[in-house]
Amino acid sequence: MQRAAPQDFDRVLSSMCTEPHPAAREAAERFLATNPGDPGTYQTVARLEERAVELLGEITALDDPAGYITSGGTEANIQAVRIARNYVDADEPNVVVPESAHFSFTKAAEMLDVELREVPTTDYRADVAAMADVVDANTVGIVAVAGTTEYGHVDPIPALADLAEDAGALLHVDAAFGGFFLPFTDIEWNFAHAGVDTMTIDPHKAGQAAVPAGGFLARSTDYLDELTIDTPYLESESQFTLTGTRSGAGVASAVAAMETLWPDGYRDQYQASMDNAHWLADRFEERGYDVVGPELPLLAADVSLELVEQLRDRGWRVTKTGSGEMRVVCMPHVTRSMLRTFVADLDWF
Ligand code: 0PR
Repeated sequence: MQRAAPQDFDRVLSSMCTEPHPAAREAAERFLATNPGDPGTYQTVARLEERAVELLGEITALDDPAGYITSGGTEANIQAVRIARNYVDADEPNVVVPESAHFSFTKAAEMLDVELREVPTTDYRADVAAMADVVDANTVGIVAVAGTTEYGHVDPIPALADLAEDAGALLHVDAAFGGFFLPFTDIEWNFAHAGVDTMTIDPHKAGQAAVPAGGFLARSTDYLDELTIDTPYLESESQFTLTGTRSGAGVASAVAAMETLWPDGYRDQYQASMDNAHWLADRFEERGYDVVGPELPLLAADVSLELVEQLRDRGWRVTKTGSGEMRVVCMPHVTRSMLRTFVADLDWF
């Protein structure tokens, strides 16, 4: 039987995953048989995970960061909702999110028996006044998105932090996508800019680590205590992660990627990806399409469904937003020459 090969990335415009940095790939391979879920036995990878959290703290301007490397943004968002539910007293807890929030919050709400209050956005961003209208005494958490999945927009995080504080609720920032781009912008999004309590920031997206390596950060270990359960037969006594056995490859690759790329490599990548996104936006606009973005390296254009299908038939991996625009994510594997080929195909139809 022929050996299966993964897809190559040369027509992938749909994915927030990307080619891992060579150092991340090498580290992942070395740590394949390690389990940071058992730090007593796998001590080296456990120390690497502490280093990963320290580096994520630098990237997000958090002194003494608490947190861990998750299986992805979904797990980190679930943990954030779980902390808010357990930390804040409420009879019937609810979490208020902009409708642009990732569907992982729907999973979290269902599993944790928390009501999810989804509030329409204005100009692709959280509408603070509209969110304030649905906040009540049972609100335990408010979510802000720093780089939305569909449009790459960033919510007004300081204003949402104030809203959370007034409500006695926690503020969670979902920077799963944006976290490795935002340090190079003047947007206010991090722990120093506002009263952010918890954050999702994924090395396996723009951090250029191998999958799986999500990131969860908390301002204080008190928040992690809300998640802690006893682990009587392990050398360690308790665990705050959602999963048990975890990927040491993900942890090691996240550290390798961040040590190699933070900050200069990520800055260069941000600039290259933004340049590409602007270049593509200009090409769409020249052709008469309406474009949303790019605020981060992600844009949406009102290309017809028929054209999207034709591009897919030519091998392009592109996705549609909920409102029907074509969405292009300019991840590190997306180069200018790849985009030129894409535009040539766009013109061919
Ligand atoms: N938060 C935000 C803002 C996200 O965009 C995503 C994923 C998540 C959380 C969840 O992260 P995990 O998928 O790591 O659990 N958004 C990506 C997207 O919809 C997921 C993805 C990634 C989809 C790679 C396709 C793909 O090839 O684009």
